[in-house]
Amino acid sequence: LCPPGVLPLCCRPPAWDRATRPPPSPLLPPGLPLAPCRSFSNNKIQVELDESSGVAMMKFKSPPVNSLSLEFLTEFSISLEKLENDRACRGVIITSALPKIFSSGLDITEMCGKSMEHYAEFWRAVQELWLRLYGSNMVTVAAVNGSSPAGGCLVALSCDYRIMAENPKFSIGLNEAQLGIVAPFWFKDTFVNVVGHRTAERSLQLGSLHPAPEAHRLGLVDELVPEEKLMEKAAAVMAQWLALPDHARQLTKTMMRKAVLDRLVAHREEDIKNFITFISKESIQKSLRMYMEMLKKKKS
Ligand code: CO8
Repeated sequence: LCPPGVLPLCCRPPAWDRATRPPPSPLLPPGLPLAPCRSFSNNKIQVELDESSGVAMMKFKSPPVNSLSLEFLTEFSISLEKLENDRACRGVIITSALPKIFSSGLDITEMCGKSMEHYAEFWRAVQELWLRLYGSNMVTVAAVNGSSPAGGCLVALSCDYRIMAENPKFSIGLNEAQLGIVAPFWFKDTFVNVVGHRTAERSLQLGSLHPAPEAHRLGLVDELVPEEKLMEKAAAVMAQWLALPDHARQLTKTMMRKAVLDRLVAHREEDIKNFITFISKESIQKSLRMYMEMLKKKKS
């Protein structure tokens, strides 16, 4: 079920039950030192963990558009693993440090004109990230503060709760069909589990990118808030989810998500082979090149 080195949610020893720790401290009286805060950062992601609340803030900081390159995916997985293994951390809020973009999805240049070995390594990293995030023991809240197509949408969909900035210029969706490619079954499963079969079917076939208000109507995001209130709201939602005992919430999450996670784990190698066969077709390579050119033209 879990990536190597990570115990399945239901098999972790009681020490993992973060709810056994004392509850988060109320506001500190004047004169006392500030709540301990630990941070770590790599080239692509910055993380700050507030030990008093048990909440980490993870910010994507990979200009221009937080595209999920092999390096980004690897750093994202490592950051999640660090938090997952840290007993002080119970929840993570995922957002972007860049204005207007949450994440532009998988880095298309990683899927163009590269070797079979590279495609295999890249796709394994995409799988790994999803297994970690979708199967995380922590409460995961996506604070979507910009556009979030394809793989960016998958990141948000894999969280427990999604809050989006109320800006109709920001859109979110699995738009793979627009690029001439097909979202794999586990992207689809994750989407169906959030919005239901009919909405997912229509949206996937049309490769729709839904402006924030529409995404909210469809249930793709749980809440819309004015941009300046996004982080405050994310913190409030996190506190609400953390008020429950961890073990009950975690086991419930496992119950809801296990079948979908197991399906990829059981077919992981086959899924990598399918990806390589599909992505190396000349017709698919041509579609991706044309899409990249379209992005560049749109700019000029
Ligand atoms: N990968 C690589 N480069 C990208 C990507 C990307 N996903 N998105 C944007 N860029 C590049 C642009 O080409 C541009 O490069 P340059 O500066 O060299 O010209 C630069 O980033 C900035 O882009 P924009 O000028 O377009 O920035 P804007 O702020 O105007 O717009 C958007 C930002 C809205 C994110 C816009 O760039 C966009 O729509 N990007 C495309 C997003 C997209 O369609 N992503 C889909 C990726 S595929 C995926 O995630 C799942 C694949 C599943 C594979 C299944 C196969 C079997």
